[in-house]
Amino acid sequence: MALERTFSIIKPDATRRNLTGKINAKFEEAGLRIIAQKRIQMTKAQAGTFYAVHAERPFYDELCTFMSSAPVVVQVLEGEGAIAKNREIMGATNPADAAPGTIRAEFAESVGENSVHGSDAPETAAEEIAYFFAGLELVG
Ligand code: 3AN
Repeated sequence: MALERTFSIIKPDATRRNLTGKINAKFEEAGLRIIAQKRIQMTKAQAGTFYAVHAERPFYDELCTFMSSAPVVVQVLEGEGAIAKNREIMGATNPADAAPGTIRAEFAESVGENSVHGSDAPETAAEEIAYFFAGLELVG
């Protein structure tokens, strides 16, 4: 399996509850390396651009309001098959469906406030990383 990079966000519901360290421990225990990380607060417009693919969904406005409501931690994770591995560690979108031991099973509050975001494919990973980080900030 190839060495990959994926983009991750620790969302406002998790930063509010001081869960950054516990979530990062899950990534590191699973063999993913955090090669870039910063804490930022997005404007609603910045969240809207990031989630543009969901613009027609009924929850879009609520999602952008939530994602700009408090600080988030944006990160780049590197490892063998990092994109799929991260989605496994995150668990299903709805915490009620998330497998035991996953981040969303343990920490998510609802389908909307579900603690983490992770890229779903190599193309989106590259786009999402470039939206938040300059090349020099990725230290693998
Ligand atoms: P995932 O984050 O698991 O890839 P997506 O891409 O389907 O899930 O959804 C993106 C984000 O939109 C989710 N992480 C969640 O915060 C929000 N979301 C998805 N479905 C709903 C829903 N039914 N109601 C409210 N928010 C939702």
